[in-house]
Amino acid sequence: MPNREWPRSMATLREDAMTEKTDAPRPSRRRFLTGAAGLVAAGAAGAARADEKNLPPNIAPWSKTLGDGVAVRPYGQPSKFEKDVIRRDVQWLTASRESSVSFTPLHELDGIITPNGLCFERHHGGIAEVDPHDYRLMIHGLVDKPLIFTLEDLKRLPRVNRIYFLECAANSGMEWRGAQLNGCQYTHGMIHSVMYTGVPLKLLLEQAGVKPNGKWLLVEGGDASGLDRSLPLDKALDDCLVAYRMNGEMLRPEQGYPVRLVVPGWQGNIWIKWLRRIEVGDEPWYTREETSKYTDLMPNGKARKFTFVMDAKSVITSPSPQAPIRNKGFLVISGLAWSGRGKVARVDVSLDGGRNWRTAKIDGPVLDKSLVRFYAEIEWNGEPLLLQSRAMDETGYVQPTKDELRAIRGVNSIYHNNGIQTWSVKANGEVENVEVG
Ligand SMILES: Nc1nc2c(c(=O)[nH]1)N[C@H]1C(S)=C(S)[C@@H](COP(=O)(O)O)O[C@H]1N2
Ligand SMILES: [Mo]
Repeated sequence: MPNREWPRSMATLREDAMTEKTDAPRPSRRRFLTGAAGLVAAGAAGAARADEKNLPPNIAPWSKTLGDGVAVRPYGQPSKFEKDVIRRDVQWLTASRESSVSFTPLHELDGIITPNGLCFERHHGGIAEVDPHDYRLMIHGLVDKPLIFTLEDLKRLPRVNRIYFLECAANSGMEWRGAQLNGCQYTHGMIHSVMYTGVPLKLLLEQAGVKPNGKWLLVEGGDASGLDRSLPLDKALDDCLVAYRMNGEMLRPEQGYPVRLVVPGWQGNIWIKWLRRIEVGDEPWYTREETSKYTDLMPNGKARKFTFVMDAKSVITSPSPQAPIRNKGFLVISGLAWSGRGKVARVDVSLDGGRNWRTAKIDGPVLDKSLVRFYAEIEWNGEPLLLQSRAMDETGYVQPTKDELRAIRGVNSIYHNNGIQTWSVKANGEVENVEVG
């Protein structure tokens, strides 16, 4: 364990600030800048912005007046100082607002849960505003008893709570031919992870009674795109949920209010939002979204059929291009890893573009088909780094390099790019999206 500088320097800072004479101009700042922690240029901004009159031993205005009372803010919002923690889109990827994508600000988050208001959005026909009173879910086709459920019907049934990631198959899809977008929000932000509350789809199908020749389901959305996909019955009976809550509250309109399908570990496209219809059939429907779209075009011009599962993948969220390094010395490298095939077993981190690896520390829950948070703690003194992370899952699968992936998949693909990401860290702490050969 290296001798870490940070606890001492932080303690010094506080003591200095308290004993320094307040009439001295900017008493503590120089100490801070030249202290053992040694801020780099990029990081000085935060400290430099501080207003001396609010700092100890002075009393800040917020300590002198009463604040807003309870229920002045009936639905809570983040602090106004966090206004940059938002979903963002990429202009050249936004053909129209209604058929587009916004990205989760992964670099601003920690732990494994995505706050509801920050979950990336992917709509093919805009956000449907479904009146919950007029919401219906229809199950028909090869069943003994066709059924129509109201929202209240669904809420009365036995329910479960599960945390799962949802990753769009097109996540990192812009990076097939080389490093392109500068920020993990854009390269990896088509993912979110929340706790769903819902009814196991198995339970609904049992009520309807699937006929022996029923093998596939058509699952269809109630939005203007009427997005539909074929779902194998085995998966439906295994772990799919008909969910109406995320992180405790009702689904957000963006995420399919009032009901969406949860298809753990599988590509986001099949997680039908505003779910309105489930038809049981004996073979797949080969809809647009599973033929001309959401298939992987191989180098020989053929497309893979049904690549539902999201393979193991990871990304370092900090430092990253939108989250540069602000201090020399002790540094926590932080990131996310996931696998659609089960639990993440291990995450490795490299500082030198994949030549040497160290095992990262996974902190927090390690759940099936869910995000895990990993950390690697290092000393950084301004040396350039080529940061990478590599996930391994419980099946023994190891996240490939981008070159390994391209050797098999070519560069015709958009979807299922789970190659290892490289961030180049410069001496001033800035970070850039690069590839290493
Ligand atoms: N009804 C409907 N369901 C849908 C979509 C849609 O446009 N309409 N988009 C799909 C795609 S491509 C993805 S990646 C996920 C996105 O879910 P999110 O908006 O909660 O991030 O929803 C899927 N389900
Ligand atoms: Mo998607």
